[in-house]
Amino acid sequence: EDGSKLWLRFGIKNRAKVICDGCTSSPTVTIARHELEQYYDGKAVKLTIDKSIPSDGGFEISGTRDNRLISAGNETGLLYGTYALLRGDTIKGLNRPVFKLRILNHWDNLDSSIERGYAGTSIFWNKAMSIDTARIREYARANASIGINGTVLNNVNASPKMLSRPYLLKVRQIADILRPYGIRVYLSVNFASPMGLGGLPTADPLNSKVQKWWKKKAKEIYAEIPDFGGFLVKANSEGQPGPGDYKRSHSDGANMLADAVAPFNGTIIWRSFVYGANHKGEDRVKQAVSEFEPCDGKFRSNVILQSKNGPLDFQPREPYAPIFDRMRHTPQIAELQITQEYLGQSNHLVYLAPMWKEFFSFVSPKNLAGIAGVSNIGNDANWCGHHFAQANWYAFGRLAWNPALSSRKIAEEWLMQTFVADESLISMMLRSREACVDYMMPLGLHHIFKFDHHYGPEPDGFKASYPIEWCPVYYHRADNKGIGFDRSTKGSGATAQYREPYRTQYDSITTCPEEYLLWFHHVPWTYRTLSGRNIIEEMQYRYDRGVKEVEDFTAIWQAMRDDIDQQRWNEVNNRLHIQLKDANEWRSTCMDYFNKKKSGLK
Ligand code: BDP
Repeated sequence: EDGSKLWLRFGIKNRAKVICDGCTSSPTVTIARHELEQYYDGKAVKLTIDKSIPSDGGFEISGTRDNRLISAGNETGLLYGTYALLRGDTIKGLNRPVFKLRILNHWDNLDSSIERGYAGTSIFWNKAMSIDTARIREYARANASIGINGTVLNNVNASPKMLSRPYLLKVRQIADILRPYGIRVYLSVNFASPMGLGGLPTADPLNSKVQKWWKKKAKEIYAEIPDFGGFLVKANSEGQPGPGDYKRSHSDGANMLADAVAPFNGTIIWRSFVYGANHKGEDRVKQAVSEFEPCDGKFRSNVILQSKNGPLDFQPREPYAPIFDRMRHTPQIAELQITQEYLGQSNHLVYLAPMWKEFFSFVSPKNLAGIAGVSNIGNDANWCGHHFAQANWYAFGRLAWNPALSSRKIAEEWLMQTFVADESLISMMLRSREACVDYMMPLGLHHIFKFDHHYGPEPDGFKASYPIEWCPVYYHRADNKGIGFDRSTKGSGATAQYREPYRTQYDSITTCPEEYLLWFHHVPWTYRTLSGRNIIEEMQYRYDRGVKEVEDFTAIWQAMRDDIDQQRWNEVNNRLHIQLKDANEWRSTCMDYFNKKKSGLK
């Protein structure tokens, strides 16, 4: 019981007879058939391609247990229907994905390390350039079971080597394994690859040699991988090269790449996570809009902009990123972080579905071209480090399919397939994200993490040699008068980037929701919250509440001891105790520090 089977812990039944109507014996259908023959607990299943159903992966399940029918517009839909049936999901009527693009982003480096990875080394890359085909097949299977249909195989901080011949041949091998599971492969590219790899003196997007280099490279890739998805690009951000190095705009850079992949129906996914370069001194949370709004309408039709859910950086709680309000002509993908860089990494049990649902309550899925999740997968036996971190991979896929599913429903589904759908475990999962916000940074506090691993607290963090946007003191602005970042129109003006009613609501200290209070306002210590407590009392109250919640989680887990296998019980138990210790450390470090600030001590 090491967790390696994820949520695919089906028992072998060998009962079902499976026939296929109107389908070929393609690899995809063979997988579906094989899964059903082994694991379906009923007598017969018929798979049918029905051309009246859209071929977007949608499917319909009908019939009775011993006489099932799965119909879909294409073979991937049959596979999705198969996994739905195996998990007991036999909802009537057509079941279609809401997001067209449901993509994992792996921040995997070619040396096998993973940026912000907490579950071992890369499943794709290592120095020997060997590939564990069985593991990659299991990866594909797990993704197909929750409807994920794309994957970016390498870190956004990309090495030019990624596009070299030996690596492209590996990419082909991986793509061949993933294809029957309905998963397309994408790569992150280094914008200066024509220099680093091609030996050109420049990567200027308007230079014809550079353009030719990318066109040739695209042709080479598509010759190996005809259904290659395209490139993901982090440009002019945190030291990465980009069009700005040549005084060109993001649209100049993205369009040059878009033209290179257009003949093959490829897509360019361009990230908006930029700060520092062109807008020095401006509030960091405003910079994406400042930088990209002028490019709106200038991108080729095969360019998509990818933005993080919040305007800063995957904090335990952020208001939504206003760039989703501001780009009128550019399709956008929301980037969510499944790996818990800022949420206790693989030690803390934090179920992220409620956080993502919160985002969708502000940014309508209707307005998004897709969704991307920064993966938490590695070579650890249980794939994700913490057994409960598997739930976040699972929840990402389920929400990518249908963002209207409730956090509770997904937790219940996942628990049923992995542990046991006990009410106390569901409740623990549902409360865990709010608990994390409380014990780390309540009331809209943000980025008071230790440099640069982002695990523990460092509210006093400041180093003159670092960019100011990496320093906690820049974000909380506590002094003897008050605390918080004034982003109202009297301060940095970030509230003005929001659509109504949020613009007005966030701008005033009295209407700003308390969970965002110190995000948008510098609040005097004498200020009283809705509860009647002053701000430092309210902070204390919330830090206490967070710690208490984790105490309660340890008790819930203790009570489940007899219902769960020993290995997984122990492993989760150990981590819950680390989480409790950490929560206490967060509370004492932060409260000590802010109390000192309040009394004017250094
Ligand atoms: C931050 C991470 C950093 C990533 C960066 C990004 O700390 O490792 O490279 O985001 O998204 O959250 O590009």
